[in-house]
Amino acid sequence: MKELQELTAAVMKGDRVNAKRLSQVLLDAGLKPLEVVEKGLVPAMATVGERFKRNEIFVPEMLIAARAMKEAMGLLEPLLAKAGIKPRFTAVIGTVQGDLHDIGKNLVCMMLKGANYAVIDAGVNVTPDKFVAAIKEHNAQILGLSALLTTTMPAMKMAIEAVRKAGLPVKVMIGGAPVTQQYADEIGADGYAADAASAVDKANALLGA
Ligand code: B1M
Repeated sequence: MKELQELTAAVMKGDRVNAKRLSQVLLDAGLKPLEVVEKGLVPAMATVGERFKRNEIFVPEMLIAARAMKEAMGLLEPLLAKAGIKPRFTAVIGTVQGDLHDIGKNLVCMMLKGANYAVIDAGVNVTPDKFVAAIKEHNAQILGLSALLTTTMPAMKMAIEAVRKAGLPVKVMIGGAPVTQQYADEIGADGYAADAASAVDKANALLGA
């Protein structure tokens, strides 16, 4: 269906008006809301993520693509909920205690939403207790921790310790400019991702998706 490709192209370009319009056209043509998400929107964000990883596009392009996806999802989400369709996985994502940087964390949230995850954005300056409470409340399968300051990296370790102590069977992924795979190994994280697109690959790998 040519409108599916047009929808994918509209999201990639960040054209939110057409992203919403084409989603409606596809629904009117008889496609199920989930098909519009999986065949139109998800491929768009996957391509955007790949291009970002290859440095072919940068943060602003990614943000406007995510905004177009969000516009279309505004139309589709109520229909998905009505049909009882839920994303397969739930992720709690937050910037750790003491750290107020949220631009990278927000990109990770957007990319995961683009990959059809339910994302609970725990915000910034999140204490270990709040992470534990959010995981329990939303029955999340994955916890994403972001830190931008070398001084707040130890708060990642504290969050992981709290989650393990609470006995939650959640996979923990960490990221942020000063964070490395070596640090992830050191503090017992299950995974590390260098950028928002890789965060989706890592989450999928950790959950066997
Ligand atoms: Co701050 N800041 N800042 N800052 N700031 C940095 C991080 C810094 C490197 C600047 C510098 O000195 N060159 C430096 C840290 C030095 C260090 O610790 N080594 C710094 C500092 C020192 C500070 C303050 C202490 C400054 C002060 O007050 N003296 C202060 C701390 C406040 C606090 O948090 N308690 C502070 C404050 C701020 C602002 C509030 C002004 C603002 C934040 C606004 C906001 O986020 N809403 C700010 C900003 C904007 C920056 C810089 C300029 C940009 C950060 C950013 O958003 N990058 C930054 C310098 C720089 O990086 N050039 C700097 C873009 C973003 C898309 O990248 O967040 O790395 P990033 O996310 C990437 C990946 O890292 C990854 O994916 C993203 C997309 O690819 N990723 C994940 C991130 N989280 C992930 C999680 C994952 C997986 C991947 O899994 C869960």
